[in-house]
Amino acid sequence: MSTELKTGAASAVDLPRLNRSLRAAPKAPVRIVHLGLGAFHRSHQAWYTHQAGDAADWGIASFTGRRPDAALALAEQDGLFTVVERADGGDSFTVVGSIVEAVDGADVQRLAELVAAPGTAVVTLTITEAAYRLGADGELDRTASDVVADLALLGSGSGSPTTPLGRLVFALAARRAAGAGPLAVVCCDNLSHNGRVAHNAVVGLAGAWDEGLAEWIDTTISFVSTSVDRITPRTTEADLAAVEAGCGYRDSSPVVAEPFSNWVLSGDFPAGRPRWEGAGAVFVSDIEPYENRKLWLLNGAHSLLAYAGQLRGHTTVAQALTDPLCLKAVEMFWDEAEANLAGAGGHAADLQIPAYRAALLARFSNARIAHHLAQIAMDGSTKLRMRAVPVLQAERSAGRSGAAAALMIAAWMDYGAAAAEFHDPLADEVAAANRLSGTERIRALLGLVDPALAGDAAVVQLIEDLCGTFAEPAVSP
Ligand code: CS2
Repeated sequence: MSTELKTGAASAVDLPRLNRSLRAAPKAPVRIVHLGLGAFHRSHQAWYTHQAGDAADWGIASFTGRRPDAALALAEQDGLFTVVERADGGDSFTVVGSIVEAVDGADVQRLAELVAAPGTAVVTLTITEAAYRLGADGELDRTASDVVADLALLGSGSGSPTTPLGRLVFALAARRAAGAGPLAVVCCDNLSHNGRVAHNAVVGLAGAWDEGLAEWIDTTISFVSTSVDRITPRTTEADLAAVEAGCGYRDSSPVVAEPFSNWVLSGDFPAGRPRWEGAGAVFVSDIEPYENRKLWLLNGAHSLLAYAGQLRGHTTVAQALTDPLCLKAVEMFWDEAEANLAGAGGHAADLQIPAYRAALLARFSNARIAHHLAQIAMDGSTKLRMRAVPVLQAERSAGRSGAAAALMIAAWMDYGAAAAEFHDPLADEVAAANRLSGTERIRALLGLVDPALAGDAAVVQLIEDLCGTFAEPAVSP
């Protein structure tokens, strides 16, 4: 196994911990505020910013979501952390210095202060698909309990909002009050039209609190759409040990990712941005074909493997892909997705789908990346709306069955009935639907994902027939 340190920091070898002496240059000023300080943010946006040619001008203040832990751990090492690029042939290590401030997300005053600062030009988001609180109709669900609670807090001024969107709206109100002008909000969550979704969710929430603020956001703030890609499993104790062995220091917050990364962006940056293209990011005028290619082919296959794979007794993506039944399901789903990616926009964008599929197989098969299916399985009701439903709808509009996309939904239903732990914003509704039986149960579950599809008796029947496909375990328990 090859081990390569890319920091130019060979002196690190004697250091007991990753610390500020590893900073190659003085800290950059905060010009980016991030919500969602997790592993993916660190392996992606922070990594791109670190590699951009003008990294010295662009520091990130990164806020956690529900818990302060990641911010506390990172602050202890001055925001520095190691990105471990894990290839089939070995690891390489990069110390990333772009996060100059790591903050507990509950510190909403600090968030407001930084978002209101004139130097802040960009707000990036990795708050998870489910956090946009979209209903099955694609609009902000104003009845969701945490949305209701945040609106009450915002309205009464009696406390700080607790959801990422509530916090962002609060901070944008501070920017408006400070007269600090426009900035770009860059959504980095795996959603179709994610810039539009972020816009609708933020403006929707703001409007339910203060119409004037909603109008100001609508006319002043730019919402940039992006397609983000880098497989980044949760960090484990073994990863900490690998960094210690490879680099000679102890890092409490390394992140392990595949060598591949991709970032496609579309939209305006009225107050400027880092030269992310220097690190390989691509700016396009029409993002939809890229977005669909990634959401359907990569994320769609991931969700299919997450449910089918676990039903068959597998734990990781790489393991599930060695199972012929799972692989066949993925290939069939890719065929359906591909047939609907090659429209006018997709053709013009030259999506190179055969090469993309081949690359995905290689990426998924990287057995050194232990990407746990249970992690991908979370929040399925939201994810399937982006990953399975559009392909199923497109197939049916073309007069075909959409059986492979329907199989993903059937596998989710089977998994939901069998899983010991089921994380989903609609977990209670799923449990209630699971108390029904037969066709009624299938219709109720499908209604949580897409009410229109649930009204189509042929689709309900198709899914019912496909349930049980992965019932037979591939491996003995
Ligand atoms: C995965 C993604 O957990 C999931 O739902 O499909 O996190 C996936 O690994 C990333 O989008 C890869 O870029």
